[in-house]
Amino acid sequence: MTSFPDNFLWGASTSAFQIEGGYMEGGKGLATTDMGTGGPDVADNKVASDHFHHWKEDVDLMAELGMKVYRMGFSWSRIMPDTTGIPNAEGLEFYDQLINYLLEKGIQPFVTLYHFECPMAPVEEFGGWASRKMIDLYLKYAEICFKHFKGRIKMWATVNEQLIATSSGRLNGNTEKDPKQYAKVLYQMSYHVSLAEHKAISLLREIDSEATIGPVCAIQVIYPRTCKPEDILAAEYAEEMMQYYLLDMSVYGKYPPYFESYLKKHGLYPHTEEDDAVCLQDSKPDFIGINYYFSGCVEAREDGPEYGIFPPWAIGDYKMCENPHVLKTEWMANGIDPKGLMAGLRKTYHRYRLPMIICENGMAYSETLGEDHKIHDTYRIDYLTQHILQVKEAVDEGYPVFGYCPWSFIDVVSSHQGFSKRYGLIYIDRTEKDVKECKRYKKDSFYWYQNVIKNNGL
Ligand code: BGP
Repeated sequence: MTSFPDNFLWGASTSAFQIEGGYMEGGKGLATTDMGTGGPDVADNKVASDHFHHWKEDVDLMAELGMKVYRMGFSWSRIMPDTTGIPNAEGLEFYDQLINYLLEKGIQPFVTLYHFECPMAPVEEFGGWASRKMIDLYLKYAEICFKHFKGRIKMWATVNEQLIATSSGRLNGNTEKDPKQYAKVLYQMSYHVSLAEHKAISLLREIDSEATIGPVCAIQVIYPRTCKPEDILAAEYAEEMMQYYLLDMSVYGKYPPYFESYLKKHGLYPHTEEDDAVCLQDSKPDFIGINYYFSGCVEAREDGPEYGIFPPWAIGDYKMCENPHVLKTEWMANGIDPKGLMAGLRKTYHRYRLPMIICENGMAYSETLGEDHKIHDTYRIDYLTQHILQVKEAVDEGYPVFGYCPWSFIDVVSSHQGFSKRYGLIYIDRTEKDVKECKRYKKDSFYWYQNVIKNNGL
């Protein structure tokens, strides 16, 4: 029996565009994520898990699970459908009901403001994050949320996985065709996101000094393929190009030297303005949200950068490669590596000295409901057990991890691979194309996790 600290926040995660559905209902504006989530053969997010119509039932299920915190997202385009800065009353009303009911059930809402879903209006009007105008719009949206939910929402996340949010043109509207120019826009967007994040943190301090806020980072635990010194350095470069440049900006308001010199050397450094440095260094997050699914492996790159490859952020003095030591499955193509979580928590804490909460960690699997209406997901129970054990070890060693939220509370539509890729503790009865009634069925992992929470440990 491994017991966690008494106030440990057990929860579960979702994001707005992946769970809600309610496409264009209740005054919602269009978002990039409404344009499809991965091609013609897979589910889009128009219905998703139909949480928009099942929210009450879902909160009842969260209460039954025993969740202490619900890591969720607001849909920016539901709250602010256009660029006028005027909120959509119906959108706020939807979240009022949801937040109030969560609080009534004793579940703390932990809300991400920006989780991949970019409103289309600013993308069409001025190119979204490519323009500084987006900073003001995000700030207006944040201000509306901070004021409206003051006293009810005490934990906010600024941005989910800035790495992906700024790399995926499908999510942010970067339509540059030339691969190098695409990368230039990517880093300009990312710089604007960092400015917006700092301004939002400062704004929250003014509006609600009791609330806390932090970024959510997809931590990159990168191993060198061999012990060749070149590979060891390549792994360090990779972590800097995929993680530290983002978190260094969030926490210290500066880019790390290698990243900065790399961008300058290749003509990718963003346009900055005089007062930016003050704004970037004026605020600091309260915590770091950690998303972790798998680790990565690299080797040294001897040739120059290669643009236009996937993932698009994989430019730098390294090449991604296979790690033969981790177990790969259908949907976990990079392999399963619980120890990587421990490595990531250690490195993140050593560099930033901030408390951490696991915002996402989970196991994807293709599942179909049996005749008994059950899903015996032992693979997921095993995955989560192994990762929770690493969190426990970190906590025991003194690392300040104050919560754990597996991805995902219920099955949701994947960010880019439809509905067959399921992570939920609860099964949603729908297929890629047939949404049926989206009935909820508890998987074996639901009951298992319910016990974990009840026992405050494994
Ligand atoms: C993270 C995102 C989540 C979720 C998760 C699972 O990167 O923050 O929103 O999508 O990954 O990934 P996928 O949906 O690609 O399977």
